[in-house]
Amino acid sequence: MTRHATSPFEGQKPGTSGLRKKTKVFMQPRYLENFVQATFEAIGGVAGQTLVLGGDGRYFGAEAARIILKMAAANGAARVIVGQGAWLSTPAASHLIRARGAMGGIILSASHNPGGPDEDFGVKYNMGNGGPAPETVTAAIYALSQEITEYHCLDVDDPDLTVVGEAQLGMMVVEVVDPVEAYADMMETLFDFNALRAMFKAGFRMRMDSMCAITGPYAVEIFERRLGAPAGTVTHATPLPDFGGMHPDPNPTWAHELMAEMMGDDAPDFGAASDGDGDRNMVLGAGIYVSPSDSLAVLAANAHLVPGYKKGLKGVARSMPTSAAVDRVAAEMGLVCYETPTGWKFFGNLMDAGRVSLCGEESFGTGSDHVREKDGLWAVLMWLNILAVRQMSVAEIMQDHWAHFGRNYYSRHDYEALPVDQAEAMLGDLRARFGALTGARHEGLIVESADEFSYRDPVDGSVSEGQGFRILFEGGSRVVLRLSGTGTEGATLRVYMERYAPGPDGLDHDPQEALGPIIKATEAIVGIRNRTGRAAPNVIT
Ligand code: VG1
Ligand code: CO
Repeated sequence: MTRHATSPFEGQKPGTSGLRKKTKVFMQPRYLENFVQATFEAIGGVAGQTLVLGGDGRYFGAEAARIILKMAAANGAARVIVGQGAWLSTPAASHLIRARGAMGGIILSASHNPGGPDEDFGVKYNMGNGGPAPETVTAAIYALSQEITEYHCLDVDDPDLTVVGEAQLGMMVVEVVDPVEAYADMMETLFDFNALRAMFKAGFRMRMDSMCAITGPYAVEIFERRLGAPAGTVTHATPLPDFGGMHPDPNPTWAHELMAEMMGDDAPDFGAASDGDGDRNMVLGAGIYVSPSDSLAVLAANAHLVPGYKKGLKGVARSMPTSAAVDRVAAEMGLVCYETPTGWKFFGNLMDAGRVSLCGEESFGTGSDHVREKDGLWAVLMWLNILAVRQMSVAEIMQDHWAHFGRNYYSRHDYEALPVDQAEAMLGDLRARFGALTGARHEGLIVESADEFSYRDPVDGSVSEGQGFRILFEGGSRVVLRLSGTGTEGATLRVYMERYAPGPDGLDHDPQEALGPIIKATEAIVGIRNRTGRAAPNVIT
């Protein structure tokens, strides 16, 4: 018997990046099964198809992978390519889908959310182009999950995922692959590994903090084995089911060990961290933190120095809340710069259509058209290759960049786990006051316009509304507010602030100080502190 009766669970609605819930919610009988069956049906069935499967090593991942394999077999799939131990970073999964011509893939991760029995789990479907399912598909998955009556699952022993090789599961082939090899090989085609080996040999010092998440094995193979960085360059290199109790979000708050080392005496030349599923990156130089929006701009301005991009970029894209630093680079280089809603799914169409080769988000995500996901280790290798060619420190590269393009001071303030009603009411009131805001003056700033961002995809014409509140001030400063779509507890309010300083003076302020008037004006307009009772944000990036 492969048919099992079931009934719908509420709320199986994918957010910014797949369905994320508390692990215990996913572990309820039939919960994972329902969502996976709905996914298979939303994509037109998987009979005769090849799929890719893997995840970030978090608690329940391997067990979920075994269930999904038995379901894929019962649904008639021909082959599933799965990372050994059910491990695959998100960019490696994206690469495998593309390289093997698979119909798509399932990624088991809640990315930057903590893992473990009391933390978070997630499931995401990626399409044949290697990119996250677009909203039409995630909406279909949700609709099907709300009317599901049965799922299919083979009643056989669990497949063994510990050994590389092929095995039969019913009529389906399970192909267990080394999770790292194909990805590391691809990186060798994009970057000048000889130059990087020479740089490490000459004493270049780097610290890579994999935060007990999936990039550990990839980073050890690439930096320590293939590029000759000293053993121990990668820390927290073993993926653990609960990420060692760490919060695998590479930002100054959660990657505080790395921050302390990079800001301390005897800091290495370069530091980096990545998140649970390996698609995010934080980069640092000795004594300097590079804001993700600036990192995107620097990569765009210097990409032609890297072998994989020496022909130049087709165009660039950033999410709306990301700073306009990259826009200035694009303008000078004569490149089109697209502005999309938050989430990597919006970049895929632009890349598939050959309109952009480089994309990024303020949330520590950068990537290119080598895959259809953001890619943390790729971004680190971009930086290393640029440092090797320019023979400058990270701090010198940033000074040089700001002196040339001016500086977009930028910061994001997060208020986590707010009561949902309270957060929604606050933004609802703001929406109702849009008209009255124009022309108002706060902290010496005059509101030029206020609106809610909506996006029309230039490739397929689809429209996504309600993608964040924007308040623009005269002179180019702005604040953006939106609610997170990846959390599993209450509502998380993200407040993104930006101010442009053209230079040559005023390029070396502390961002929180430089943004002071905007922070105060935001409080005056939105009243976050008053309405939530929170004295300060939980996380500042
Ligand atoms: C957050 C980030 C967004 C990112 C998404 C997935 O979404 O803001 O830029 O694409 O996480 O990243 P939200 O809706 O919580 O703001 V990952 O690395 O968690 O897959
Ligand atoms: Co991630």
